[in-house]
Amino acid sequence: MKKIILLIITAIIFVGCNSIEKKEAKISKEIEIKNPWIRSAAAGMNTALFFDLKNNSEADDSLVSVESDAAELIQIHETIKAPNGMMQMKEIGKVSVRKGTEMKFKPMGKHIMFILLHEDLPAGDSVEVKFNFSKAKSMSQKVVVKDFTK
Ligand SMILES: [Cu+2]
Repeated sequence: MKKIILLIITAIIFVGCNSIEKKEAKISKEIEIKNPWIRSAAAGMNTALFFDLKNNSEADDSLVSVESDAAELIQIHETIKAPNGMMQMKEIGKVSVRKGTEMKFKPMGKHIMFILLHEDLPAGDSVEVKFNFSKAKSMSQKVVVKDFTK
């Protein structure tokens, strides 16, 4: 009798895990980080991360923060043209992306600023980056390091 109960419990655990995995796979597709890359830079310098953020879900969402061990501080930035004609960067709290649309983080536009890199980031390396959203589940992704070319 004990053996049968144990078998039933094991079966329940297995079925439970299975359905959780399926749910996660579905959630992670609601928001997509496409073509992410980070500009190569030396330790102690700043650099930027670029990607396309696609919202496939049925609800508007927003990117609220980005985390990585690669830098001391990470901020969401936007490049803007100041009244004197100079290009300047400013921190923006979060970036909303409406359902069914795509938002581009690109040079001279919105980007994720990595401030005070802990280590050299040479081209070809990769960095583990975590993206946090208002609604969608946080997403970790490996991001490739590339040289900046115009
Ligand atoms: Cu910046």
